[in-house]
Amino acid sequence: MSTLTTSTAWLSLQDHQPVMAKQDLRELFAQDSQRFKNFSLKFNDILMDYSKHPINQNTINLLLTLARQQGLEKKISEMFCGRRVNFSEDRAALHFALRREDALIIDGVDIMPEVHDVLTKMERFTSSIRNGERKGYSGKAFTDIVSIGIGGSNLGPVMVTEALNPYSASHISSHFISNIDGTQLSTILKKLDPETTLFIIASKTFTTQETMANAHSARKWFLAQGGCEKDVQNHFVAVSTNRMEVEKFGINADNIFKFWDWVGGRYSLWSAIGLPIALSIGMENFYLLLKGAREIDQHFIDAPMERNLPVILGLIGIWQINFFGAKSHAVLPYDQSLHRFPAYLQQLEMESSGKRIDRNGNEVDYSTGAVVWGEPGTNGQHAFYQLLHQGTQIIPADFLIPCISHNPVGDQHRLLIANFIAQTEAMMRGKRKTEVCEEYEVELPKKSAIEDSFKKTIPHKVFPGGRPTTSILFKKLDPKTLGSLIALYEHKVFVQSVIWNTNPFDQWGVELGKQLAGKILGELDNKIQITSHDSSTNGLINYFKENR
Ligand code: G6Q
Repeated sequence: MSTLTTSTAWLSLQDHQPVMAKQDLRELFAQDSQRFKNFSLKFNDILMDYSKHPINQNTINLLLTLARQQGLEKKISEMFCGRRVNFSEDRAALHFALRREDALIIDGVDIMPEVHDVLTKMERFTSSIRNGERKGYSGKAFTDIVSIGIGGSNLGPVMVTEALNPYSASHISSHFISNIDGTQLSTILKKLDPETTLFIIASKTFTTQETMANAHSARKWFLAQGGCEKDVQNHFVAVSTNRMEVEKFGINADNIFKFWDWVGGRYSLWSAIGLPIALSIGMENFYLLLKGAREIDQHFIDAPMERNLPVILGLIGIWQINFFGAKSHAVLPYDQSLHRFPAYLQQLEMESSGKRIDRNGNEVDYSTGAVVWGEPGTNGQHAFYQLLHQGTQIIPADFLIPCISHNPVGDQHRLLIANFIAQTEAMMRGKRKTEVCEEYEVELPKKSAIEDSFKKTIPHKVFPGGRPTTSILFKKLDPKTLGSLIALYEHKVFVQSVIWNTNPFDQWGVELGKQLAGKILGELDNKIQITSHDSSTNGLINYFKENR
């Protein structure tokens, strides 16, 4: 048994769970008129309501005791002091420095001047593209930006660029290529004019198979469509820590935006990896995105734990995963422009929290990260909410919505808000058998022949309720608010890793597949029957070879 699951704080929560599991959430609301006030927090324009979870004040106190026992406050300050919190890779995790203003001394050196130099370089570059000063090889201004990168070098920039679409320059279109499947690249390039297209090759390592294959194909396309070798300099820029490989590709130092190995891929949108975002929304808005995140950083450091949004969000997740057995977590943004937010959080949470070995190298005896998934509302309501309302699994969900829409078309936003609130209420309240029958009485005061068939439907019309949700409302989806929301989730992940004693900054689990793909690649090129793997793997390879 681990020290965590045998600790007093953990055992107290375990004892407390059956008490709360028995409680009807409706009753908890009925008993306490202040429940919303007691279990919601505000930060700037963001409201986080976690009152629709099976909690009472005792639950929160016990969760906070667990956090203290795990040394959360110390761990937060260690991260912000630049300690090597990424212990399995022996390095610091300094993504917060990318949005910082003050000095940050690491190993005796202030790293902030370099961070600010890159931002200044991004600023110059961004304005030269946006104002048309920097031109393509035929003298025309750039109109299309194609960013090539995958995973952490793609999901953040895509999500933010889409989310902040109302702030984007109308004369610049952004495109993203991540998948090794040639379909994405060909579909995008088909629409573009090489004379006005700028490529950003975004790769921390500059060795990632998918990115490099796509970058070389893009270069080939550019040369085949009329560009010359010397024009590559002007049409291709790179964001990377690996200057040598970038130069080998043919991009010179002036066109390299550097970042550092202390930024993890999925934490890197604040760095020059965010260049596509800056090109789309402009550097002033990019600085606001950083500001929003910086403000949450400060809140995370300063606010008492019980009033600290990332701490509470993280601990509510712990309560659901470790004490109520939740295996999955839905992210449901009621804002179409946040349609990539679930995918972004999926990487942030699942790559950071999908761990089974603790910091001492021992296998854990408790659950860690849940499966994160989601789609925007109201689309999801007509698709998978059935399972959320009446399925056998209890899936905690985060609902997110702006109070003001960027696109106030007709009555749509009011409808959206009504649906958002109704869904969280329905999940909490459910519908009891008596309520189903009462409805029937009202609808059909005179009992009739259909009574029997009605009775049969009763169980199907009952909603158990008690389905936990967190609601996050904010005034408007602007760059600063989005920055705060993203950083809120980054720190939520950190909080959970401290409780679980795991490393949220490594991702060794992605390596094995890469290694094996390398071996299999070599086996695809000849006509020899493959027998060196298990029968399934051999069978798949051989079927492909026969049917290519
Ligand atoms: C993220 C991961 C991973 C990484 C990609 C791309 O935290 O490390 O998603 O971002 O594999 O890596 P490169 O930026 O090195 O191409």
